[in-house]
Formats: sequence, C-alpha cells, structure tokens
Amino acid sequence: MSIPLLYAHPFSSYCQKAFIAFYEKDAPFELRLLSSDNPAAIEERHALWPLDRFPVLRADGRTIVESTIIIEWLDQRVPDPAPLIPPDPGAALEVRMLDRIFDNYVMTPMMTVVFDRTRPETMRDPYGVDRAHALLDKAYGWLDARMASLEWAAAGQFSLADCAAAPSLFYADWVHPLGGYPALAAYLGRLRARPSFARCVEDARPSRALFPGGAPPDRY
Ligand SMILES: N[C@@H](CCC(=O)N[C@@H](CS)C(=O)NCC(=O)O)C(=O)O
Repeated sequence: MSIPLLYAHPFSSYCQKAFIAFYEKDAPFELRLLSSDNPAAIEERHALWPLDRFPVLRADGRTIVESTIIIEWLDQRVPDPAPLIPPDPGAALEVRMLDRIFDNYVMTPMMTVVFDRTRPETMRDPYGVDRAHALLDKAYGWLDARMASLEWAAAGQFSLADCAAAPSLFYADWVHPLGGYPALAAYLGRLRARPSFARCVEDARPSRALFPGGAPPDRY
C-alpha cells in the first residue's frame, strides 16, 4: 500500500476523527495541510472534492471523502492491531449507529453553535442556535444514561464510534458544557486519556486561538 495523502487540518473535529483511526493503527499518512499558508493543498483538495469539506483521503488512485468512510477504508486495509468496525455484523451495526449519533446529534449541533459565532451580527440565527443547544441536551441525556455502564461507546471495544465521539464531545463541551452529565464527562475523560486522541488534542493546541468566540481557558 502506498502512503495515502490526507488533506486535513489538526484543529478540525472531523479531521481528528480520521487522525485517531490512523494513530490507533500506527498507519502512515502524508498530511496535506489545509491552511491559508498552503494554497496549493487547498486547490488540490478542491479539485478532488468540489464540496470543499475535509478530511479528504487520496489513496491507490482513489479519492475517499467522509471521515467515516475514510476510517472504513483504513480498517479494511489495516485491520491490526484491532478492527475499528468489528467483524460481527450485529456489533458492526451498533458501532455504525453510534457513529451516526455522534456525527448527527453532537458534532452537527456543536458546529451550528460555533459557526453562528462567525456570522456577521445581522446574519446570526438565534433560533437555530437555541435548537442546537436543545438537541445537545437531548443527546447528552441519552448518551449519559448509555455510558453509565459502558467503557467505550459500542460493541465493548474502542471503535469507529469512539473516533467520532472524541472530537465531537471535546468541542461540544466547549460550547455546551458536559457538567450535568457525569457518565458522559467521565467517558470524555477516558477518550482524552487515549494516546491517539491525546495526540490530536496536543497537535491542535497551537490553533486554539482560531476557535470562534475563544476556547474556554479552564479546559485542559
Ligand atoms: N460529513 C463530513 C463533514 C466534514 C466537515 O464538515 N468538515 C469541516 C471541518 S471539521 C469542513 O469541511 N468545514 C468547511 C466548511 O464547512 O466549509 C465528514 O464526516 O467528513
């Protein structure tokens, strides 16, 4: 397998989701850093994926988009040391279900709150932001009850679902604190202690000043 190119930025939550999988497997990749200092990488990424979202993976002559599918791609090629999608079909379904729950009901409302902060004052959407906070509360409540008896999100092992959970909960906690949800906060603590995600947090630390509205100073 030739070394894949990953178009990404260390501060991006969906990129961290993909990075975690590569670090879990100690699988090599070449980072094509998407930054204003590197317009060539931005142009290449646009040619590969005109929707201009990231991460984007270029490997074996193929372009793979969507963080979940990048992880599925990696898991097929590098199953060791442990698969991130378990071979058992029932367990795999549970993992994919939790992956969708973290993306759709934690990452998405978190981003709604964050990106509203980048809009001009007259273009803000307080109604949408209120709905996003309400959805985060519902998601936190459901996940808190679930995580009271679990170490990892699904299937009794670290998986794709935990790759999705780590950055989504990490940044969601910045805009909608996890304080009232002890089991979920403890789970985020386990994720932060996982070396693959701890590395992402450290690699992203220099970019914290970019966080719209400012990163909370009291958070690790
Ligand atoms: N569903 C996509 C979402 C990717 C995504 O939205 N990435 C953000 C960065 S974290 C992005 O591309 N933002 C640029 C934009 O919204 O224009 C995935 O899982 O990869």
